[in-house]
Amino acid sequence: MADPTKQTPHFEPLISKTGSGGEVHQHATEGGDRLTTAQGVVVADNQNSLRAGAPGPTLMEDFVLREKIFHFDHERIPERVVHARGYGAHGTFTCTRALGDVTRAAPFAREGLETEVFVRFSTVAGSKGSPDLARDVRGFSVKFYTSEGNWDIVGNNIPVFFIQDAIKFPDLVHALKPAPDRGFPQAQSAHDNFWDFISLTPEAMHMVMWQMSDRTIPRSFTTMEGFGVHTFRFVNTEGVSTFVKFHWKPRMGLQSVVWDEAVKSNGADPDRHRRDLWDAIDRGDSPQWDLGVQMFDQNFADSFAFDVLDPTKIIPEEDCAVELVGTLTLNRAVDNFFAETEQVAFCTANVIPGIDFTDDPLLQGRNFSYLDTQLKRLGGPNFTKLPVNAPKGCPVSTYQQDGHMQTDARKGRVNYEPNGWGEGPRAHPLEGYVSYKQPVTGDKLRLRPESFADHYSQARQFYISQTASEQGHILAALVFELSKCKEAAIRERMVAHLMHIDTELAEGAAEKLGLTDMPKPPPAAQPTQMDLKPSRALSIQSRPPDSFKGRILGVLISDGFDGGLLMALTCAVEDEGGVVRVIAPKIGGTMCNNDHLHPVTDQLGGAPSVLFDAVALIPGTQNLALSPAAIDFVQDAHAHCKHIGWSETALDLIAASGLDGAQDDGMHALSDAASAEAFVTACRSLRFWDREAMLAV
Ligand code: HDE
Repeated sequence: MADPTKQTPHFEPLISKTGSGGEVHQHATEGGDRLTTAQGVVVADNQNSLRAGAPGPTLMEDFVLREKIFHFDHERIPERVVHARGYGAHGTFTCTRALGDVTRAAPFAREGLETEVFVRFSTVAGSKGSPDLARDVRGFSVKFYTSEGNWDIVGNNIPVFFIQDAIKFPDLVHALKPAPDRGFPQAQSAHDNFWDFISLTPEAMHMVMWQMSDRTIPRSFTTMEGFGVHTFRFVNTEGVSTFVKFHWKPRMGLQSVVWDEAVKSNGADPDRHRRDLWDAIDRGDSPQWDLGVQMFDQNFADSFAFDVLDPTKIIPEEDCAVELVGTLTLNRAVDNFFAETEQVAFCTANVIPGIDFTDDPLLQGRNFSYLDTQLKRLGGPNFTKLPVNAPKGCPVSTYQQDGHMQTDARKGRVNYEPNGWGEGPRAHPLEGYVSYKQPVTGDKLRLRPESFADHYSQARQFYISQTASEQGHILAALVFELSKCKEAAIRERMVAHLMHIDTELAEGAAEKLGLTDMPKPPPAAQPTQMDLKPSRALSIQSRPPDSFKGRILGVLISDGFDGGLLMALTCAVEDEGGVVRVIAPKIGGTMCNNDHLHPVTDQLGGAPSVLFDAVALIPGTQNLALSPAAIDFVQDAHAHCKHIGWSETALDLIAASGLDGAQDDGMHALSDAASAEAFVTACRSLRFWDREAMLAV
């Protein structure tokens, strides 16, 4: 028998004497500081399995080993079939304008009212481990934990969708995702299957214009708009309905990167967007969006040039104003990525009194899909009990019971209604959810309304609303994507559609794709309306932010640099609410011209300029002109039209980067505090887009 006095005390972590143990991390768990099995038995040795003899076979009776491996084997759940890669955070929604006259929805009851929210941003096509800066639509889902139940706006960062009817969704997603035989490409639409499907789907053309624009390569989650896409209904206490479209407007303004930057970012930091959100919340810079609503009645809907139930159409802000009614603030990162971000379950059918659906056939299909997919993904019908999904602002009392992973142990015999025991919850006709009393008549048919037939007019309107630079980006994106299609017929079919949108765009694409003849435009169900006015709200570049808030200046230094200038730049950036990162050849610190060791945030090799919004070059006596990483840093910043600040000491590096004499108004000489301030003020504008014309190939 073992001598009990020789046993190791439980609270001392055991390290393997055979050398296989390594570091022992003790996780703080709710249960205390003793490591236990899931059954609560304290574990004596977490490094060595139970063996018969030494060396000898491992024993089946080792329940500690078997339980540990069993749980590990089952750690993964199916990833979402779309929107697999996502990132979430907690926050609050504050009502800034009471809407009691138009909706009885709880979050809008009174000005100043706060409602807890959870938000998940996502890309659509890529799997869980795909890079953040894929050219892709972004999901923007918000769960409001209201006093009358959970309400979800499951939106995107683009206000329209590719298809008009849910029955087409599996085909769209199959075409977009990696081809079933070869299993690639990952997280991209640039392949034959996608463009084959799209070129045979004219209703997709409006969304394609958005998809090819800079909207799908956002700078970060915090610089994107969000849209509910469909027309919903607000319903007031009298049962009167008002149509509503939801918009999220980022306080940081709309900002995107350029394509080459996106591609390089994905290598330098595939987690760029999630890191950006985490860092912003961590430094207390809580990102904010305003909630805007477009509200209109049946008369407006009847007179509008398109069907408001068609999810491939917008209502331009000029035709129906976006009224701001609340503010979303994200101020708390998740404690546990899996428990919250992965297990959160959004559903368009999660509505509360005061919010109702319309007959948009895409919305109707979505109302079925989310619950269905979540049953599979989360393993049973009780996922509503998971903390991130459970209502927080109101009691929950149902007669639902049992099922996988039931955590409620309801007491008593009554699990049905009506019952004569006088127990249990009852439906409440006045407080309960009552659907909008919408008259419905007609034949049961598979049909697409005639009012959904104009597929090109708003695609054109989007295109003509862009600046020349943005139009250039759309053309370049189309050429990039279609050049990846091996099948010439697909390229031609797409260019043919472009003829209905803008002939110059079509001709530009044909030229750059090397088409020998212009293809004939396909027959259009309705001709393009050429008289739709451009809408400024559709352009990113036309509405630059008015400060450098939340953005990052990357300052490249080397030994002997001007410490005073770094200080001046830091003050100027921090005054704007921005962040400075200091890049140098060594991470351990860099000596300034006054022999002070300055902290460095990033080592040059791991911090290319694509990770920063603007850059400053203030090297010291240590020459960087021979460093390929420093040269890339400068060349990329220049090619991506970034504002570049430079001190005299950077002239060698600028020359070595091939930019001697390439000075333009986006390159700013730095010498003192005044020039540092002027530089940071210039950086407010997103980029120095005029440079693009000089760089075009
Ligand atoms: Fe989704 N969508 N979707 N979708 N969707 C899902 O639900 C679906 C559509 C959107 O962060 C799935 O839980 C159908 C439009 C977001 O967890 C699934 C149709 C819009 C998210 C599903 C659409 C969206 C999803 C996969 C066409 C913008 C991520 C995992 C009728 C308004 C939510 C899941 C999150 C996720 C179905 C079209 C947004 C399969 C059938 C339009 C942001 O249920």
